[in-house]
Amino acid sequence: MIDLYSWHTSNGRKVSIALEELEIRYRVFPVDITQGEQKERAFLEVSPNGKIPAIVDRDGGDRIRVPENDDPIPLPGGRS
Ligand SMILES: N[C@@H](CCC(=O)N[C@@H](CS)C(=O)NCC(=O)O)C(=O)O
Repeated sequence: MIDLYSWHTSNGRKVSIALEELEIRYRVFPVDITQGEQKERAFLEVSPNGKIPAIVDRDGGDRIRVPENDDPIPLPGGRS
C-alpha cells in the first residue's frame, strides 16, 4: 500500500494520475498547503523540504519514503 501525501495542485495530481494508470493501490493523506500543513513536523518526516507530493511505500514491511523531488516519479517495483 502506498501512502500519498498531496494537495489539489497540478504537481499533486500528477502522482495520483500515475498511481491510477499503474493500478497501484494507495490511500491519500491531504496536506493543505494553503494552511501551512506542509511545514508541520509529522509531514516533514515524510518530506523534509516541506513540499508535496510525497509518497511512503509500506509494502514489504519496510517504510520507504519518496519525498518531493524533480526526478521522474519513482514508484515501487522499479516503475517510474
Ligand atoms: N518538483 C515538484 C514540485 C513540488 C512543489 O513545488 N510542490 C508545491 C505544491 S505544487 C508545494 O509543496 N508547495 C508548498 C511550499 O513550497 O511550501 C514536482 O514537480 O512535483
